[in-house]
Amino acid sequence: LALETALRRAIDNEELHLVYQPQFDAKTGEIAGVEALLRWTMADGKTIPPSTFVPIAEEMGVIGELGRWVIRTACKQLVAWRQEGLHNLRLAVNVSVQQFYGSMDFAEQLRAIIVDKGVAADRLEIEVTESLFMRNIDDMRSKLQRLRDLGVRIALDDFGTGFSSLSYLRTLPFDVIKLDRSFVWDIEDGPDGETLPITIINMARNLGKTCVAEGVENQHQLDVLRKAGCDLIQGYLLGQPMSAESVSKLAKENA
Ligand code: G
Ligand code: G
Ligand code: MN
Ligand code: NA
Repeated sequence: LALETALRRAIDNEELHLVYQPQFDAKTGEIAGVEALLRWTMADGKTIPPSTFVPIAEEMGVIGELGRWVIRTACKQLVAWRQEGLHNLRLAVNVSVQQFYGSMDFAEQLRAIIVDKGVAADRLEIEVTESLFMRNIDDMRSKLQRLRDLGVRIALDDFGTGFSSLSYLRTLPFDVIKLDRSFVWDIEDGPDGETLPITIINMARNLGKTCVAEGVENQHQLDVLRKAGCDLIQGYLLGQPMSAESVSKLAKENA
């Protein structure tokens, strides 16, 4: 309950902020985009991870409000980067199940923000997880399609950890598959551990999807993923979550 009160205050007092973790083109090594990640730093400097407070926000029924703040803030930043000349940079935003299926129409909210901020929709990516699949699939498909119709891309986050039937990969309008970090870490186990990540990357490519590997922490993982044809690399090896200014610097050095 104390955390609930604190979260309500945090939303009001702007104790929340976004950091951005770069995603690099596996072939060229250039920064291709970023994932926005929510951070909560309390007045006393203590930080609380989203894995703790996002579920609380969902229980409190404020995830809609919080999620809109995240998308508005991220979109403002995307426009700012564009004005700095970073036209190609993509921005991915995480959306929780409750936000996606919330009482306010999510696609309509997103459309309004895109128009209001003047965002290039094709640079924006929405990350959803397989937990979305627990509801009615036809309803989910039409909701995803409406997002797609806005021109944004849709990424399936943490792929392989949830409940998805493989056939959904083909029939739902995903543009991007994010290979869950547990598969990336399995690469340490040698040829046996490499089988699944390599197979998932191949499947994603054969379905015409972009494949992103998350949680890449060492050179060996990177080498294996590159060789397998993974498109984008995200992880501490190449870039931590960072400030918007640091992203600008990195992207300009890169160019
Ligand atoms: O950044 P970190 O590793 O602490 O993220 C932990 C979890 O919180 C991840 O599953 C991530 O997807 C989620 N998360 C981070 N930012 C957001 C956000 O803005 N909205 C939602 N719904 N989840 C987020
Ligand atoms: O579930 P999702 O993919 O949205 O979670 C993203 C989270 O993963 C971020 O909070 C980020 O801090 C974390 N993360 C990003 N790269 C790495 C990494 O290389 N190793 C680990 N352990 N966590 C990472
Ligand atoms: Mn994510
Ligand atoms: Na993930």
